[in-house]
Amino acid sequence: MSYTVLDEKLIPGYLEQIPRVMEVLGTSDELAITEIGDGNLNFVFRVARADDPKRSVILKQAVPYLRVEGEGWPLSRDRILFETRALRVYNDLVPQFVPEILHDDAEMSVLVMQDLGAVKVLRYPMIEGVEFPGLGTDIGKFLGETLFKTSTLGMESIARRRLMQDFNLNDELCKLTEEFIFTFPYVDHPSNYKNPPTNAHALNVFRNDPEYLKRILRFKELFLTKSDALLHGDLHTGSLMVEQNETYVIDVEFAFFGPFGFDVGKIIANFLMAYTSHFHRPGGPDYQAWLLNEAVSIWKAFEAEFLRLWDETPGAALYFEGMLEPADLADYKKRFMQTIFDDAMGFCACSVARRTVGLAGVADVRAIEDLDIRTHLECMNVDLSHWIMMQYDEIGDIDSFKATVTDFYSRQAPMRQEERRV
Ligand code: ADP
Ligand code: SR1
Ligand code: MG
Repeated sequence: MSYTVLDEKLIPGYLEQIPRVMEVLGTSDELAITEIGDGNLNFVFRVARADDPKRSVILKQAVPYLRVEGEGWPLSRDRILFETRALRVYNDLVPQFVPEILHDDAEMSVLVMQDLGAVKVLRYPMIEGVEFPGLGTDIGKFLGETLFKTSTLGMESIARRRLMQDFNLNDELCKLTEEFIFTFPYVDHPSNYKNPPTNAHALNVFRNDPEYLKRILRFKELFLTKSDALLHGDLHTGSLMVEQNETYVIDVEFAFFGPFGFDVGKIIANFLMAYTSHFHRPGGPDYQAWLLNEAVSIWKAFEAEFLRLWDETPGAALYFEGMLEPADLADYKKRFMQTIFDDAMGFCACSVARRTVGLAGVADVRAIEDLDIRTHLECMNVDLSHWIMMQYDEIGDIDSFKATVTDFYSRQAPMRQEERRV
């Protein structure tokens, strides 16, 4: 079928041609079809049997433009190819953390996948203050496995270079990230968020600070030039789906070979922005403590998994057995992990800035209706980005990160009782 934008009317006829999908649905009659896409780029439908809603699939289709901006912002449909490729890699490496692929169709820019069902996008229960035991550890394990196993430590050289070629042309989405994370938030750009007091604060705190801006530039350079491992590329709390004791990763269309610290820093940033939001949202100090502990667990589990795999993986591109004495190898590993940690801190700072003053802010803060409260919390996040960025290479380790962040929040003016929802 040549490219056609699918809708509720066309989907049954499209799906009935696909045996693997029909195995799940059983029939193309009486389907309940709902567009559930809440993302910025694509259309996503849940297709379920009206008489048996547990028999369902998810159909994702790319349109030739950026959904959130409309047809005036063209964007290649190829993003679905990269999403499909990355999801295949993840299905091989970490099947427990991703939906199964049921069908892919390059011509139609369609991906049909397992419906994760009642599992919720993390951002929304997090806004309500719901805890998920083991969440940080799951995220850290996902990161440890995927980053290690696609790096020069986890793969043999030729296979890895070939895999890299599969993602080299995800250029348009990489460019979106370059601009939306590393350029627009630091200049006066029309796509930026429009809240004058927050913008004025950003101007004072970071847009006019050359030291901060030079550090942003360093991280933009890393993003543009380093190819450490296959990254998710858009790992935030809207790309995670969770239930008690279940964690899934979705929306992998931004996948590319980039710096180790990028995904790690971005997801930690989302936990911090949730922390900020709970000065107003219902979780209060207990939930804030949980969020910070989970952010710490992300790093700890990532590091443990990465180092465990390093011990167990001979014959990869970078290191050959016996090259270094044990003490020297231990020293090399320590420095290696230190660089990832420092970079994660810097990318965390970039991400907080971007989600505060750029397009596509986090709902945790941006969806707060009371403008005074929202502005107060946005200014706090502007300061948080600056605070982390100006010491990203001095924080040193994850316990100091926790202490540094706790110190930052303890300096913030307390919110008045009436500003809290509790
Ligand atoms: P976009 O690329 O436009 O950001 P997403 O991949 O984030 O789209 O999907 C949009 C929404 O669709 C998600 O927030 C989630 O609610 C839902 N969704 C996506 N994939 C699945 C899945 N496999 N199972 C259940 N729901 C899903
Ligand atoms: C213009 S694209 C804005 C954002 O939406 C996606 O989900 C990514 O986070 C991207 O940066
Ligand atoms: Mg997406």
